[in-house]
Amino acid sequence: MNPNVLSYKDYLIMQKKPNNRDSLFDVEHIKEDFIFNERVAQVFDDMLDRSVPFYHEVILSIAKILQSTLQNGEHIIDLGCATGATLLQLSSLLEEKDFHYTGIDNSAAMLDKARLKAELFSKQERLQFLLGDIMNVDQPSASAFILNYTLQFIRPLNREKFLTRLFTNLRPGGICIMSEKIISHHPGLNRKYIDIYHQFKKERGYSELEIAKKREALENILIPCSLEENRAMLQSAGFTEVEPFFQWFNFVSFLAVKPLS
Ligand code: GEK
Repeated sequence: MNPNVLSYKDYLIMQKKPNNRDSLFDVEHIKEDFIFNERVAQVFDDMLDRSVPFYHEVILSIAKILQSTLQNGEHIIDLGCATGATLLQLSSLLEEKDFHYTGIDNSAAMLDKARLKAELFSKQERLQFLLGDIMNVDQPSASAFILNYTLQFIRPLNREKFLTRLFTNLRPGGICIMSEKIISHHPGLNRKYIDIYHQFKKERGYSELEIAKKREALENILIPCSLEENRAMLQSAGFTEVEPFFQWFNFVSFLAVKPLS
């Protein structure tokens, strides 16, 4: 590794600076819905680190899937790429592979941060970031779509149509990797999983008030489906092999494969 290039571990340590710490809901502020603006982009990497269980392990698993599925020269597209954390890590983990990476997001603030990080890691040649609505994605012959924690922000009524669009864009044998927060239709289990998740956040330094306020701000904005509903949507879109490769209580990651013919 080039010693002049920052490692991701060093970057995460830099993120621990107070102004990069997610304290968005640690203040008395006017009740407002959650939006992906500059304030969120500034602290987003810390938010992911402390709010998404096994975020890095999921990326390590995705790297293994891509390594064993794609050929050199193929194109990986991250939809709802936010600050580019997934693509940056994948491009480092898969340095020996000549993959092309595109991230798409409709938040300019998130993409500003993604581009800055790509420069910081000297990855600007490999990664491109595009501002746009993923509902209109037009990337024919894509080899892999990554949709991590993003479908949950798309209106439920539009989700199946959107997944069908991804399926149509993919080359035969192409894959869709999708991670989501989920609900359980068993009320007792659902409650238990939410409690365990809130405990996870408390252990990472969020107060009960911050957790409650964030939950309120995301109400009607982040709308999770169950594991079964997500699987059924991927299957209805045309994916034949659909399997979860990771689950931690109310978080799941799927691998969905488009058949060869
Ligand atoms: C990660 N995947 O690091 N078009 C484009 N972008 C959108 C749209 C849309 N219609 N709707 C939402 N977004 C990332 C994390 S965050 C998840 C993804 C979270 C974008 C939105 O701007 C945000 O950057 C991202 O989807 C969701 O693994 O904040 O919980």
